[in-house]
Amino acid sequence: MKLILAIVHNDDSYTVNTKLSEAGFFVTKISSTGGFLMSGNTTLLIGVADERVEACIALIGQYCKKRVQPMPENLIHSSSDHPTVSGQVSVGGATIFVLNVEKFCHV
Ligand code: 2BA
Repeated sequence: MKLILAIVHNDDSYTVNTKLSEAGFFVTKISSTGGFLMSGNTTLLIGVADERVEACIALIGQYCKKRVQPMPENLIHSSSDHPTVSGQVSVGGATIFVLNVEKFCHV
């Protein structure tokens, strides 16, 4: 079993969550904040059987858009090695981590 952590844009979270649930995935939704833009995003925790990991990732990718957002003023000159265009930054679709699960149980 794996635990998928998916960080998604707030505007995509309702649709992604709904589509995952409809496809039989179990999802926990957590409100989170991006450390760079300091704006709200959503982290989804999804416990999933190994053989469904790729299907889950594909579904998330299908409903998460790439967006261009303005960077905070104080960060425009401090960022060197990440692609920015005139104070804007590309965000998303989704940032996904897949972790091994040592144990899973309901008690
Ligand atoms: P934020 O940290 O608010 O980052 C928003 C976007 O700003 C990022 O989009 C990226 O394009 C840019 N960015 C982030 N850190 C940067 C830096 N140090 N210098 C220049 N630009 C930077 P995404 O990569 O699509 O990330 C969207 C959100 O996913 C992030 O929001 C953060 O909450 C999460 N995230 C992304 N990579 C992560 C990682 N390696 N570990 C933990 N969380 C991550």
